[in-house]
Amino acid sequence: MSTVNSAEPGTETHFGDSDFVVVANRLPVDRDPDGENGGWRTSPGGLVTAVAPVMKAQEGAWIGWTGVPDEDFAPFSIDGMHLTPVTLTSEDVRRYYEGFSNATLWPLYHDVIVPPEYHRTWWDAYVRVNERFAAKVAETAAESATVWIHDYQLQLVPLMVRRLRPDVAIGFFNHIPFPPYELFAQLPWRDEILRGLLGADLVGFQRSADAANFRRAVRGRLGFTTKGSTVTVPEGESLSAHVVRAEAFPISIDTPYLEELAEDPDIVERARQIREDVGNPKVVMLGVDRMDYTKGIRHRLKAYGELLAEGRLNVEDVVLIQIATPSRERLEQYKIIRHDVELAVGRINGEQVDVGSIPVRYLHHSYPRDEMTAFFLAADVMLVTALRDGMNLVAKEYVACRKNDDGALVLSEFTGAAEQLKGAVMINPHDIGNLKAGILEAVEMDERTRTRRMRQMRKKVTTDTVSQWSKNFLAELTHIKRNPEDIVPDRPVTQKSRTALAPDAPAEPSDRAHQPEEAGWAADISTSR
Ligand code: GDG
Repeated sequence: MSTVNSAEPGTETHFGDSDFVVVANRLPVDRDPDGENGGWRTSPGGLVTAVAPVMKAQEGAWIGWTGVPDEDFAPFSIDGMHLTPVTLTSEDVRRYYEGFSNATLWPLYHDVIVPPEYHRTWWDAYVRVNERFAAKVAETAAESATVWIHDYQLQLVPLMVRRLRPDVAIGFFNHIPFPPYELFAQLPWRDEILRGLLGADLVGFQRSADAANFRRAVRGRLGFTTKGSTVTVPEGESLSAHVVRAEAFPISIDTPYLEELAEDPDIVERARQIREDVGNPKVVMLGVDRMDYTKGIRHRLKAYGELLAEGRLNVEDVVLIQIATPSRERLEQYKIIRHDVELAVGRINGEQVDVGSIPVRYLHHSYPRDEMTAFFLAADVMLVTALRDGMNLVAKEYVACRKNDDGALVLSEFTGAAEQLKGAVMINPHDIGNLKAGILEAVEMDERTRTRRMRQMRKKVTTDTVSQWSKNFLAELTHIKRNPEDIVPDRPVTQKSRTALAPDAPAEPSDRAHQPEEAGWAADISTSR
């Protein structure tokens, strides 16, 4: 680490060695005391794939929590990545992670499917932990480094880093939706969150609608001017004057890797075995989700159960394999969803008269990537019925694995993926009748139609890979930092009085139409475990 004088007399800025710093709640490793890698096992996935090449080329570092509470760990390297652990106490885990991140922000940002809880002690922990992450960034980043912060657990970090290290380029990517203003406005700490995010030079979202929701909240709460995707942040009590770009960068998957797995003879054989294990029915349907109330598993089971009960699907012909990976199991809402799903599975299976028929194979486990690929290969119909989902990578992964252009995807219109996978059978999971019709359409779809639609979707995931996603994001971030004059809007900055904050924030300015939003383009990639 080197020390130089900063612009402010009497203060010193400490620069670290890393030109590229990734910041996420979790490090891409899990504790493995018996393993060979110094007690750690990598949890490879999309985000690692996306950033690994840049990490290796640029002395990159990854800052995050190890998943082990109450223990300090020194920085270590694994698979060529430098990892810098941030310590969380058990209380931090309860209040910052399980509390504010997963019981306040997660439900609020997913259309309040369950009621968000607002507790001041949770917020205090969120601020404290975000400060800890920001301090780690400040000591790790080299002068003028690129810092890429990920997801809803760390929304205050951009501003905190900007204050500590104004020399670095700061990008933020939100993996989950950004809610409509009317919902976001519930949050007691809404202004702090907006200011936190505006510390970044580039704020990326999954969909252009999420970016628009964010900019609308910025206009409505803070009164800052937006034009196209640019927000002008005036000199203020907590921010220095600068411009921020807020736009969509839909995330994708490691398509080449999945395609390779999908051709592996052992995995192809395993897929055949899975079909045999479930009785070689005409149609294997599959659901793969974290056990989360946002994923619409209950709705899916309801629709499937009704189709069986009405005789529109026959237990001899069809099996649903539902993989629900354990997630956030200490939280009340997650106990409830698990209970409800298991009740529904029991009911559907129990209602069958034939002792040999098990219409739902329910697996509450996580599996290695090879096994997941075999499930994708075994399935004729993939069911993605999320009530709200930032993107939903499972939908894209299924498509990437269908190298023969076969299989059908039933996809909720409330996923980010729905904007890209137009060949899917689109459904509204809240409308059980529509969901049932979608499932039947997928089951009965003729081969030519399946092939045409799958080919169209495969083209999309082949072109838009996760490495392309990170390249696009980082290229834009670099461009913004180097050429700020390119994005300064030609209108003067206006700042409304904070007391005049309209509950119904102004709509997008009319000039938006001339500024196309699309710039181009963790567990696995998700940071949401
Ligand atoms: C958040 C946003 C956004 C699941 N079970 C196993 C396993 N997985 C993998 C899937 C997929 C990933 O985990 C889950 O990603 P999703 O996108 O489906 O959902 P979230 O976890 O909610 O992710 C989401 C994402 O962040 C990325 O930005 O798309 O909207 O909510 O890759 O395959 N992988 C393995 N075993 C399992 O048992 N190996």
